[in-house]
Amino acid sequence: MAEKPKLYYFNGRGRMESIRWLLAAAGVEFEEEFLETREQYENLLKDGFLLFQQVPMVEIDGMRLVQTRAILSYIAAKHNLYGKNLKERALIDMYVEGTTELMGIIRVHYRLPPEEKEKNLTLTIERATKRYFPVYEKVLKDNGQHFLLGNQLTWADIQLIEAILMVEEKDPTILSLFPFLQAFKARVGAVPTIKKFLEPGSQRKPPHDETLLETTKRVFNRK
Ligand code: GSN
Repeated sequence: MAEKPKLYYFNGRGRMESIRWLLAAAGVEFEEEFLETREQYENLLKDGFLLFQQVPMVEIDGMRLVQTRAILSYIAAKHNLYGKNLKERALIDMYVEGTTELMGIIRVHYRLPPEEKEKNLTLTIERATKRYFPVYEKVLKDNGQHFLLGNQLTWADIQLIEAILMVEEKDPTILSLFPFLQAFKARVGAVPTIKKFLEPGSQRKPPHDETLLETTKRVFNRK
């Protein structure tokens, strides 16, 4: 197995993007194999590498991990991004589930029929401004510190900046009512590893497009 973590997924964001973000923020270099053909996927299945026949799959530390959440929490714990105690871990889990839900709404946008795209966009903005962003805004306001858990960067912060940037792609003015999130975005964006990941040429993926849709259909034999 490779020394560096090796990521098996499509050449697109999907469920793997938060894993890319977390590794990059932790300063970990990683390799990727992009699924382009049905044959690649069948070979992974044949070799028994995909426990539930699904990707993301990540080779790391002699393991082949699947299930996005399990992969993320392993990386977060390994790199001290998962809090100092069980209570902090519970908070991080709650915050991460919130951003996972919000990003989940956006993640399906590209594969919706045209008539449902507008509805998805409205739902994204509505959920961001009324349900999710007010929570993180209040946490930052109340704790008066740099990050969600205080002055130590955690997995929750990394997923929050990912979510903020995803929503901003849909509505660039979205943070106008959230001054603490604006300051947070600037602060987290200035963390050197994250700054680097945000620069062109990094392993960060662009928003989904039609090509990705065709590739996933081909790989999974979907209509
Ligand atoms: O979170 C996880 O990793 C799993 N609970 C779900 C993983 C999953 O659904 N992966 C898809 C591709 S990514 N898009 O949603 C997958 O591998 N589907 C193939 C299949 O036959 O289910």
